[in-house]
Amino acid sequence: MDLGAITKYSSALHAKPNGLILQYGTAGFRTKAEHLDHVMFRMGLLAVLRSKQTKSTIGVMVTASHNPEEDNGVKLVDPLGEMLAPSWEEHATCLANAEEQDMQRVLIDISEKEAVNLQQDAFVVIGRDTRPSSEKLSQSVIDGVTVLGGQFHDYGLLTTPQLHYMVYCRNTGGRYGKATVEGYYQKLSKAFVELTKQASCSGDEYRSLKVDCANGIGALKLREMEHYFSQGLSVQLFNDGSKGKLNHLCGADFVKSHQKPPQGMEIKSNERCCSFDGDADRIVYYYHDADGHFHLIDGDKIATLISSFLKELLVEIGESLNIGVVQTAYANGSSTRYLEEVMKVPVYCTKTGVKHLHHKAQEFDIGVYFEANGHGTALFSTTVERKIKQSAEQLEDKKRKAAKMLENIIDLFNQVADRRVISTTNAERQAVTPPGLQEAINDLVKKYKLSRAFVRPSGTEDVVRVYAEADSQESADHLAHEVSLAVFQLAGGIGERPQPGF
Ligand code: 16G
Ligand code: ZN
Repeated sequence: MDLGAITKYSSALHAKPNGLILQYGTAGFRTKAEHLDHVMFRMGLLAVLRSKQTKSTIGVMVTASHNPEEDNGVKLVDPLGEMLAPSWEEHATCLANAEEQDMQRVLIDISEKEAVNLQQDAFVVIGRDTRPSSEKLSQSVIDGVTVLGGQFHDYGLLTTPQLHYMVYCRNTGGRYGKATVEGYYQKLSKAFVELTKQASCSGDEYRSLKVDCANGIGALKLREMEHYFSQGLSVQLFNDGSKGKLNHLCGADFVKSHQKPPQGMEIKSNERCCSFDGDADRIVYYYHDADGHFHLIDGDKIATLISSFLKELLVEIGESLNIGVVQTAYANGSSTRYLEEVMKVPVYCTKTGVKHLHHKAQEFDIGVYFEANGHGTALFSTTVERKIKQSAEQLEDKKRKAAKMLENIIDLFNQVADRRVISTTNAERQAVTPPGLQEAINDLVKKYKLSRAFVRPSGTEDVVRVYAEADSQESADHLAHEVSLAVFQLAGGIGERPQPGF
């Protein structure tokens, strides 16, 4: 392989704008799409090196998730469908920021540090969301892969969870499922249809769901998937991309932060509704009650519902397994209290970003993790999977039914394995700098009942986020305002909508 030739190719076709510095953040690189061509090309190169090193298929997803349509982003997916290992996140940042003349040296450095055998074959799979910029940017990834001699499969339009699934299937010899979209639909819909047959609820209202697709990829994929559900579920799609702009006035992020339904969706009382984000890896549910009040079932509530349901089934089959729930600082304090005090489930708090929650959740027999924004899943250890399978074969009647339900739940959760090493200590609930800010927040919080507040720098945008919670919307609004003022005085930042307790 001639690295000299690669760098010449890079400066001719995918030149980096001088001086542009980007960071491989919470979920990869994200910024305005027009600044990303060189990053995509280089992530193609990096994916080849990672594939050679791990002797496995690596995934590259082109998406900026819930960010505005003009943004784009890219993240690498490691062999077991998990997020990229931390040392390689650093390599990604170095490679993306290297000036053209330094690229060759950086590529050699990475290969040496990670003992990459450059003669090894490499295979990379690529997926992208529906942003107008995504197709061209994914071509730049492919350019990077091929110029370094890697093979690839371009899946084209995919949701982020689908790309994770493809990588996992390809590296586990098809044991988990077939690495095709049909394989994905078959696996998930079979588990879902079985589960709904076993569940005691019946009637059409339980089978119909209005889905806000954020004008993104979710609409295309749900449409492809719809007929696999047969009688199990009937969906009605809104914000399917035919008119509106991606993530604009719709989608999970909008609904969660504005605490109201998306535009473009009429809701009658007690109709079941949900919203995806732009790459369909977040979901929040909601409904209007008979009095027209809006109720949001966000990640905190989803985690509570899932863990109570799992606990019930486990009691039924007589297994006492170790269930844990993982949240972030954004979790509503009442959800944490409910889980700990009423459900007696241990709750842990990690930094924002799926990779942090995922890692912690792996410590339990069953780890349920959700960010309040609707990002999450449940993980089952291999021992648990084995036990449940045995119970489904050996137990009788009611117990057997509960075990069969658990088996289907495991298949439904599209879980992927975690990376081996990641350090998490500080759960982002305390501001260390600037000096005096944390003290100011502590003083403000004392003024309100059941209140919490914290600030953190965003990992995806150039802003500081402010979070506040109290016993009423009014108090939460006041607290948020006061904390924002403190932030503006001491640091400078933007605020998010305050959350009342529930
Ligand atoms: C990314 C994270 C999401 C997190 C969000 C926080 C993944 C796959 N995505 O979208 O989990 O909630 O960043 O954004 O980890 P912020 O740092 O801008 O608040
Ligand atoms: Zn997303």
